Amino acid sequence: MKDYAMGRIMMKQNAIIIIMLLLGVAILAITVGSGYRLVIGIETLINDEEADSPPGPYIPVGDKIVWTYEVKNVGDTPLSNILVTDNAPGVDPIYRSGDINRNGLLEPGEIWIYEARGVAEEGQHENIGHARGTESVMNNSVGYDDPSNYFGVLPGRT
Ligand SMILES: [Ca+2]
Ligand SMILES: [Ca+2]
Repeated sequence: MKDYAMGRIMMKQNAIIIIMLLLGVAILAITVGSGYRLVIGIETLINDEEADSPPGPYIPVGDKIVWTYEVKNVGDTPLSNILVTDNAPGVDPIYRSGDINRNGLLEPGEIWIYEARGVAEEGQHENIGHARGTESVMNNSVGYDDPSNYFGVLPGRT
């Protein structure tokens, strides 16, 4: 009778251990599965500077600015429907080059260059370039951001 009870307790403990192990595996699987897997990358440059944090370059008000957006596939499958935007009104990135095999897909190893032009305005400004695409395995939409900063200075106030 006592052995039987012990057996029951042992089985119960084993069952709890197995359940806990399964839970652990499930949590791990969920963490890995939903974990942020970076597949698209972008670097936003202002006049060839990364300028990720303020103030960035000091540019005289009225001077021309060139923003460059380097978009790359950092995953291992092609990306389609690539869209590059800038959060600043009136700053519209335009595709320049990078689709080496001209198939409209951003493949691993390709870096697509987009460009926008504008004129420096007074004070501290931040442009956040956003790259978006569709990955080909799960058909998920993927995106990434990168900022550039500049400070527009009035003549005589440097
Ligand atoms: Ca940047
Ligand atoms: Ca391509």
